[in-house]
Amino acid sequence: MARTKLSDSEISGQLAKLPGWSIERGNLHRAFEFRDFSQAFAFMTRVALAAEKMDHHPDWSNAWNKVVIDLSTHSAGGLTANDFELAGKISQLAGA
Ligand code: H2B
Repeated sequence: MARTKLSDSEISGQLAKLPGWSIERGNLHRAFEFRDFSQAFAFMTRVALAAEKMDHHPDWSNAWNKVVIDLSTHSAGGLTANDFELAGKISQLAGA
């Protein structure tokens, strides 16, 4: 049931295990900063491959060395286990 909407208390519990992430406007949110554009884009490429493998994709933006990521499950209209799983993978890929 990875795409079942989580309750507020489930979200708080999952969030506690993900340093650096917050809930912003109902999304699982984090901003990353890299040395330069190449490092930022290399990170985005790694995230894109992980997202495609999960069939679960971030809403994100990039400006030179910054990558801002918002995760939610569009089909569920909220946060699901998939969002927390992808966030964990993203943290690992960022080395943070
Ligand atoms: N990603 C996210 N974040 N939410 C979704 O609901 C979603 C997705 N749905 N990636 C997937 C693709 C769906 O559109 C395909 C058809 O499985």
